[in-house]
Amino acid sequence: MSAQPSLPLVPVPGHAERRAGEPFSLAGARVVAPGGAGAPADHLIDRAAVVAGVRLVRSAATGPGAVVLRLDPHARHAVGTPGAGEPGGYVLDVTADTVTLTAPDVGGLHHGVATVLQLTDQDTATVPPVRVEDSPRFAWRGLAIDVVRHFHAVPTVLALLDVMADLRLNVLHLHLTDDQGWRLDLASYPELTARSGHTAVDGDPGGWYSAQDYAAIQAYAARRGIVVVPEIDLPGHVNAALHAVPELNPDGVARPVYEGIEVGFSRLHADLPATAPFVRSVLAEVAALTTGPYVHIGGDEPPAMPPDEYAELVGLATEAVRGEGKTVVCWQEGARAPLPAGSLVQYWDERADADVVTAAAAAGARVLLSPASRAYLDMKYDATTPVGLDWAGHIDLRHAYDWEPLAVLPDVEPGAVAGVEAAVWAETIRTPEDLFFLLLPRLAAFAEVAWSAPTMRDWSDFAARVAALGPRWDAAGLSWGRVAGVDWTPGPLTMI
Ligand code: TNX
Repeated sequence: MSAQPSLPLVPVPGHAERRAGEPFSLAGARVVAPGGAGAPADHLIDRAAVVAGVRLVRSAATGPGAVVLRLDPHARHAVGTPGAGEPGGYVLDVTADTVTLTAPDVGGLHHGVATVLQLTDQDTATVPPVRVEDSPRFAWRGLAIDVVRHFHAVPTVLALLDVMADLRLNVLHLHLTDDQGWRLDLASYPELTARSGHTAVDGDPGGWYSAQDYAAIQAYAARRGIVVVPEIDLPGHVNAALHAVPELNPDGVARPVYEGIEVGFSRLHADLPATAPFVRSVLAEVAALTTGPYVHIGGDEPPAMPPDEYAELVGLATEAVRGEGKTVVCWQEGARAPLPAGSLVQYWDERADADVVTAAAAAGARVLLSPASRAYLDMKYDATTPVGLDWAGHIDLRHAYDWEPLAVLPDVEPGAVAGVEAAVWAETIRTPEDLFFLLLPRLAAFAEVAWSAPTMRDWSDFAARVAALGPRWDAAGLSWGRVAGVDWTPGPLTMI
C-alpha cells in the first residue's frame, strides 16, 4: 500500500510510527513486569541476551531505564485492523527513557516483545523511539512440523520456536505419529517408541521425545507465547503402531517397518478388541501430557473403508480427547464423521471436494486454512530446489506471500475461520539445515499473511522488510534461502 519506508518489522504492524528523539538503550535496562506478565518478561530477557548480548534484570522500579510490560484490559490497540477483536494485540511506546508495552492479554505482551526485539539494533543494543499499535488478523497462526518421516531433535524444535515467536506465530503443531515412526514415548504403550521410535524414511536415524522432552518443548513454547498441539494420526497413517502393537492387525501379526513415502495403505480396524483400548489410552495419555487445550487426531488419507467404520474410529478418538477436556482438531477428511461442537477442521487438500468442510463449518466447526499450494512449505521453491516435494506445485517467496486466506473457501463464513497454519512435511528433510532452508524466508511471508491486515500488505514493501531478517537468521546460525526477488544485501533499512 504505502511507498514510505517502513520499520523493519515482519509481519507489518497495523500502525507504526517512528518518533523523534534518541533511541532507548537495552544495556543496563530493567524489566518491570507486574501481575501476569512474567512469561513475556522471561521471553524478553532470554532473547535480548541472544539477539543483543545484553543481560536485562527484573525490577519493580519504573522510571528511566525501565521496560514496563503491563496487562491492561483497556489497552487500545490495532487502529484500523480487522482483527482488532482478536486476542494478541498490543501497544508499544519507546522513548529514549522507557519502553512501555501494554496488552489486554499475555499473548499480546509476547508479540510486543517480539516487536521490541525485531526493532533492536544488534550492534548497539538500542531500540529506536516508536509508537506501535498492532493486533493479529487471525487468532490461530500455526506451523505444523512432521517429526516422523525424519525426526527433529529437541534443540531444533526450540530454535524453531524462537523463529516462530519472532514472526508472531502462536501454535506449534507436532505431527508425532505416522507410518514410518512413533515419536512420543507413552507409559501406556512403551512398545510404540521401543519398536517404532528409531525408524524413519530411507532407513535414516529416527528418535523420539520422552515425556520430559515433550514437557520441555511445551514449557519453552509457553515462555514465548506459543501453544503446542500434538497430533496422533489415525485411523490411517498408523503403520508404526501396527508394527509395534501386533494386536492392532486382523491377523495379529506385526506389520513390517515402513521406510518409504507412500501414503494411504495402513489403517486401524474398528472390530478388533485391541483397537478401542489403544485409541482411548493413547489419546488420554497424550492429552494428559499436553498443557494446551487442543489434541489433533489426524484423520487424513484413510485407506478405503466403509464410511461407518471411519466415523466409528474418528468417534472413538474424539470421545477420548473430549473426555480429557481437550478440543479436537482434525484434517479435513475428519469432517466426514460427526465431530463434537467447536472442533477445528484443518483444510489442506485443494484437490478434494471442499463441501464437507463448508458443511462442517455451517454446523459449528471452526476452520483452519492450510491450502497446500501456499502453506505447505515442504514444496520446492522452484525446479532447482535440492530438497522438498512438488505435488502441490512450487512455492516461491512471492507465491507464499500473495494470497488471501478468506478466498480459499469462499463458502465458509469468515467468522468460522479460526486461522491459518503452514506445514512442513519431512519426507526429504534430513537435517536442521534442510528444515530451515525450506522454512526461511517463506515462513516470514506466511506469518504476514496470518497476522497483517490485507490493506497493510504489499509485496515490494515486504521484500524490503524481510531482507532485514537475513542477518538475524545468520546470527542465529540458521540456514535460509537467499531467494531471488529480494535484495538481501546486508545493511539496515532506513528508518524514517
Ligand atoms: C500430504 S497433509 C499429507 C502428508 C504428506 C504431505 C507431503 C496431509 C494431511 N497428508 O502425509 O507428508 O502431503 O507434502
